[in-house]
Amino acid sequence: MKLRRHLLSLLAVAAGLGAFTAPAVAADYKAEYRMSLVLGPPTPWGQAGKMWADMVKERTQGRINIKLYPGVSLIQGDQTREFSALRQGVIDMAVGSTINWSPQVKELNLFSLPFLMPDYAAIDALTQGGVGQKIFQTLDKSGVVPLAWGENGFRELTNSKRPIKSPADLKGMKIRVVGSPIYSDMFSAMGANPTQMSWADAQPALSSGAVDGQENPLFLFTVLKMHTVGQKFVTTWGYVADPLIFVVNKDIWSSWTPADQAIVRQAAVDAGKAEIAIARKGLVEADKPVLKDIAAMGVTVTSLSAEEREAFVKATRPVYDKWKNTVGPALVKDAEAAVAARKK
Ligand code: X2X
Repeated sequence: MKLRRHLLSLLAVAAGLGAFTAPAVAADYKAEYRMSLVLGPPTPWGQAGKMWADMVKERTQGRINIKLYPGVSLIQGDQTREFSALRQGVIDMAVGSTINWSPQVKELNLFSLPFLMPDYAAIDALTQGGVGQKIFQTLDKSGVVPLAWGENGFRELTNSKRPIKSPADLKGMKIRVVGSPIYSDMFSAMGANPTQMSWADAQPALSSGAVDGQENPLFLFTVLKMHTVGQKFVTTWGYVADPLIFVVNKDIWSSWTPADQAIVRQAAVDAGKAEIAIARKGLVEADKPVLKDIAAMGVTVTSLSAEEREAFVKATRPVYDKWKNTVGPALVKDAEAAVAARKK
């Protein structure tokens, strides 16, 4: 005990000396900050985190060091708890999907409203305009500091059974869905049999055939070689797209000097911009090389005609109407107007 007290007083003296000799900024800084991500660096999402961390380290001359925790490992893979953990300080910062934070921040379900965003210009019209600003105000009120947008991407449907061209083709199919309940509602409305599970649980479920299909951006299909776990059919229907958001815990944010805050914010903006380009690569070009790559894996890629797509729009419309109230009718109205006015 005596020794411990002695050590503590030595530490107090050292800290006191530090206040005079070291720049005041260093006092509250942690040796390392914890950044949460669902997907790691081989994916655009993981690269978003890595680019952000690297830029911050370089631009702060190492004052702010960030370690990546992909697989939401700080919360044992339970991605729907990420937002609460951020607020509580279990996580210092994150690049997170709007889907995973939707259970806590209802407005984020906006991006999951089926067929709200028909193309990339529509995503940009929301995130880069007034709607995006409103969402950031909401996040700020919800207890985190939002800094920039990134992109997970349009979520396309894959399965092991058959080509899907109509809701009837989905009938009874066991589809893994993410943790926000709007997804269960959508897949039920289309006649499928949705099973909600984390991404950590989804991978073994796909491998074992416990589920028939899933929906995610196509880069994940290629990175994980999903055809090797029986996913032989892809339908590009672009029903929803999830943006990513760069955020920092409020206490951590206020522990940084204004100059460092500006650096962290600008780095998030730069990393977000670069990542969005990576996420869209191969999908925005006229010949869509990503689809060719996937077809070359022996996968049947089904693109929907306008009429075929419309059948899915119709089937999910009651879900859109129901969730409009949860998101907030005014925000949905603004979003619809922004999408309608987008530059194509
Ligand atoms: O769980 C998913 O499907 C993923 C990886 O896309 C998200 O975290 C939303």
